[in-house]
Amino acid sequence: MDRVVISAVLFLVVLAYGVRARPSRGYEEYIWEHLPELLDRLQRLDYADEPIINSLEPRVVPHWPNGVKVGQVGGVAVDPINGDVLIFHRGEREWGYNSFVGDEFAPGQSTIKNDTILRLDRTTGQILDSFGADRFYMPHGLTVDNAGNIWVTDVALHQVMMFPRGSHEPSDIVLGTAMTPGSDDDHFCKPTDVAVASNGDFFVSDGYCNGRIMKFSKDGNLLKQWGKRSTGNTGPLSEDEFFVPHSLALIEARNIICVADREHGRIQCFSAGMNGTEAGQFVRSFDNKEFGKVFAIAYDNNGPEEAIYLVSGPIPNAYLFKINLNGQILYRTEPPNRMLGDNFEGFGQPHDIAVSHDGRDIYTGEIVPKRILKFRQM
Ligand SMILES: [Ca+2]
Repeated sequence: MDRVVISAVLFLVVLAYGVRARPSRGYEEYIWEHLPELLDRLQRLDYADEPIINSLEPRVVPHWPNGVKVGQVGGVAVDPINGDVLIFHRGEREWGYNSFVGDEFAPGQSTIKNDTILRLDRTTGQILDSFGADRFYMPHGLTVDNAGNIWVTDVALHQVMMFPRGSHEPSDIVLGTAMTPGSDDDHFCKPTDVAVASNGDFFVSDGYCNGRIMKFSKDGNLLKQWGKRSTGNTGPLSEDEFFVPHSLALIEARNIICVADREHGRIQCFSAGMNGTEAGQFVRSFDNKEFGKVFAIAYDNNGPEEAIYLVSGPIPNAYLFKINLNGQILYRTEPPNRMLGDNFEGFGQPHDIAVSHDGRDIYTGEIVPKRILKFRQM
C-alpha cells in the first residue's frame, strides 16, 4: 500500500510539473483533455503490485431479502432446478447453554412454532413458500439435491429427513431415532449436514458428538462409515479424526466428498466411492491457519478454476474465503455491515454457505446476527 501512495504522490508531482510547463493552459482543461491516458497511466503505474484478484471479491447485495425475518440460520442451499434459495432457521428458538443435557435435548421444550423452512426468490428475496412449523426442535443443515428434494438435519431430534420436491411432509426415509442420540447404525448424535449424489446415494456428517461420515444408498441403507471423534490430544491429527464434522461438499466429477472439520479448522476430502470405488479413502486436506474454524463449505466449478468457498468463525475470525483446489486463498472477505445498517463490522457467526449454479451468487446464513446475505461476484 505504501508503494501505491508514494507512486501516486510522484505521479501528482510529475503532473503538476507538466501543468506548470504549459502556462497558457488551465489545470482543469489539461486534466480533462488527458483524463483517459492519465487514468490509464495511474492504473498501470501502481496497481500491478496489488493482487488483481481483489477486483473479484463479491459484493453484498443490499436489501436482500428485504424484510424477511429469520431466527438463527442453521442451513442455506440453492435449488439447482430454479435457483430459489432455501433457508432452515430456528425461529424463536436459540441454541444456548441449557439447550442440551449432555448429548440429549433438554426436556420440556416444544417444537418450533414458526415455519422453519423458507423458499426465497433469488432476485426479489420474496418468500415463495414456507413450511416446517411444529416439527423441528433445533434446525441445523439444509441441502437440496439435483432432483430438488430438500434434506435437513435436526440436532435435537438427532435425525435426517427428506422432503420430496414440492412436498411439505417428509418422505418415508427418516434416518435416526427421534430425540435419541447414539453411535450405532440406526442412530446419529447431532448430525450436521447431508450431501446427495446424482444417483441418490447420500452422505451424512455425524456430527457434534460422533466424529464420522456415513454413506447411504438412496433407499437409506448404510453403505459405509468412516472417521473417529477427536481425542483432544495436541499431537498430530490423523486424517480421519474429526472435531465436529460440520458441513459437506460433494465434488462428484472428482469422486470426492469434502468435510468441514470445524474445530480442527481444516477441510478433509475422501473418495466418495462412486462407480464401484471404495468410499472413505483419504484424498487430501485443505489446512490453513488463516481459516480459523471452518463452519461450512461449498464447491463451485464455474470459474476459470474450480473453487471451494468456506465460512469461518466465530468473530473475530469470521470470514468468507474462496480457495482453489491447490489450497491457495483467492480472496478473504466480509460484509460491510455499516453499509447494511448493522452496528458492527463483518460477520458474527456465519454457519452455512451456498453458491448458485452459475457461480455468480453466494449466500451465507448466520447465527449472529440472525440473517442471510447474498453476495454477487463481479
Ligand atoms: Ca447447506
